[in-house]
Amino acid sequence: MTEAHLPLTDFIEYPQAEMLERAKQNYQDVKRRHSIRKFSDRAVPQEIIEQCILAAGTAPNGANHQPWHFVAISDADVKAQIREQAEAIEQAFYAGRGGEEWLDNLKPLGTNASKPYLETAPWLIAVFTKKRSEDNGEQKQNYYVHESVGIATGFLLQALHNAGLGTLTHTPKPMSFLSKVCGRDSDNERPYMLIIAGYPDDKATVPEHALQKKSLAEISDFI
Ligand code: IYR
Repeated sequence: MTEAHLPLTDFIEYPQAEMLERAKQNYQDVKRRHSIRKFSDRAVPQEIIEQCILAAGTAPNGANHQPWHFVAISDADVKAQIREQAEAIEQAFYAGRGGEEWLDNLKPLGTNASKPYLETAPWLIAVFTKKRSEDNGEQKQNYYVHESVGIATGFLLQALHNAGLGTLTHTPKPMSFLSKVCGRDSDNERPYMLIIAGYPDDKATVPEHALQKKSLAEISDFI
């Protein structure tokens, strides 16, 4: 392929005072995103989820091979299967498989093996990594797969939050059952994360522990 380049026409420059305002506003906006564990069953139109997945698909990634696949699930039977299998895995995890230290560290969050929201929430989005991508019937190696899919998942969470949805990341360990439930090729693709999206239930809470964020001095250095 030739290296055609186009002029950058969609970059927007803001006056610096406005840049600072925008940066502050974005911080205020994203700090209102909380992982919630009680979802309402109110429906959310598919086209909203589609736009959020399109946003995720713009993430920077290795060689622009876009090593991800998103399966958006609203089907009640599929959600029920996911809940059943995820809860079985979480039961083993909370019964000791997680190990004492990990289970202790989770206590302030008050999580347990019960995951009713996997059925209640209108959307579950299973994110998959892809080792190889197809291009005109040709198999291409993917690069920086975890980095790329991690960034895309961040974009997805941000897009869902910005659209006005509550979110939760879920990573049952092992997560391989998701390949089967979603009908994906488990040789080339691996489940990366399950995102739950929907309206928060009226009784949704946020653990105090989760609100304690490290200070700028703790998380950064300017040199
Ligand atoms: N996957 C389990 C346990 C869990 C692990 C971490 I690390 C968390 O931040 C929260 C939960 C669960 O979903 O309950």
